[in-house]
Amino acid sequence: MNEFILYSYFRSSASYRVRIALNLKDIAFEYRAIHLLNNGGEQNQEDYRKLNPSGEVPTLVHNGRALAQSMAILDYLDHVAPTPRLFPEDPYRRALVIQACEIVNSGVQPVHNLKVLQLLEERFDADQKRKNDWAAHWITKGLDSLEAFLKPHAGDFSFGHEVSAADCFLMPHLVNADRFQVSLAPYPTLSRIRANCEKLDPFKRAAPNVQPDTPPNV
Ligand SMILES: N[C@@H](CCC(=O)N[C@@H](CS)C(=O)NCC(=O)O)C(=O)O
Repeated sequence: MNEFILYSYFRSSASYRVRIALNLKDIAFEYRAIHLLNNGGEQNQEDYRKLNPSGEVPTLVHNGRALAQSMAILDYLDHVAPTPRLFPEDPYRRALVIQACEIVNSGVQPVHNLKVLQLLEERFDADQKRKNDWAAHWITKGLDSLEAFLKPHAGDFSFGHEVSAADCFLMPHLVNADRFQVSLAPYPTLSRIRANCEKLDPFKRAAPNVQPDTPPNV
């Protein structure tokens, strides 16, 4: 048995990271949609929280065993399906790739996550415009850091000419920038990497606009 199930939401950037990784490794998986808004958010339902106590997507189930947190999932995938590698073997290069991932993963994504934007509205009366400004602010901070950090390392991709976990984290961040109308014009390195990622089938198939739960008007 080698069965992979991905609990995902089309627009979730963290799910998008894992979709790219699964596709890069050519791992077939069953897609189970978790709607983050319907019914108070399906991620908050009791049955789902048994799989993922944080009430977030993605969750990957491999042969009946659940795993959450996209960074942990990518690391796991590198062990169970080592080709192509997402994290380099060399300790320093591996740490640099993780550094890039963490700029997104712990640096900026958590502060503009859905539950944060919802709290801004519920407790602090933020309207849609203020919520968008908030998200755009943090997305821009992430872009500034990534452009400066990746510039000396990047080739076609974040690190040289091979795709790595850094690209799996970067691409969804750039698509989030589009969503919150943050221009990528000031970020030539990131724009070049994006153009190269977008040419690759694993990235194309992982995109939010082509998922099983993508609404028809997106
Ligand atoms: N660090 C987590 C982040 C997961 C996360 O924030 N997921 C978001 C969607 S991108 C979510 O499920 N949010 C649900 C909510 O805010 O209620 C990961 O990398 O998996």
